[in-house]
Amino acid sequence: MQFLNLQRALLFCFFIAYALPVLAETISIKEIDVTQAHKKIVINEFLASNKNVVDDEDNEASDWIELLNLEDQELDIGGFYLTDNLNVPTKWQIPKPTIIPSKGVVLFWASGKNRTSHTNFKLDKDGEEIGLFDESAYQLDAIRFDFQSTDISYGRKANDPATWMFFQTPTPYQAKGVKRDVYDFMLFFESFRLLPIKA
Ligand SMILES: [Ca+2]
Ligand SMILES: [Ca+2]
Repeated sequence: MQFLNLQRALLFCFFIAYALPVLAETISIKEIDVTQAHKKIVINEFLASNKNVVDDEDNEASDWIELLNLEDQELDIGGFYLTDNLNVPTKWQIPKPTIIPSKGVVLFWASGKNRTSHTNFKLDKDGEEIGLFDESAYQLDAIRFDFQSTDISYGRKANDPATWMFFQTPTPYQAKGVKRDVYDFMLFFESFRLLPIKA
């Protein structure tokens, strides 16, 4: 009996000393893989009620969505998807190729015109959602928004990008000098919050 108790105690010590750290390391490696397996592209800013900020090539004040590339290299996001309905992730496919420079932005018109750089949907100023999905329909980023004022955009704060704020002076085509380390921190936690949504 005494011997059995000793054996159990030794097994317990072995578990604490060896098995637990290995287990913990396995879990942490898995979590890092989940984060790094997907490209760091985020919805950076959007304007759901454009009147005087910027015109598209038809001289029309279409609404727009700005995406930001957080990777250290340029990325081709051709084949990714934008949607205004998270239940329909593959609503509009970004044309191939669409290259975004490292830490640079690309702008899509949410005009409903459905052609190069124009999505097949518009944004509702009374509130809606925007989703960005990769070619496998994995959710990279998403935002649900409430009522939006005309010519005031909604976007990530430059020095605190986990925080969304209104911009009296929208900055289409400008990344606003983001800080990489803050984004890495934010995206690590977003990888747990934002689960992939399949069509
Ligand atoms: Ca819409
Ligand atoms: Ca901007």
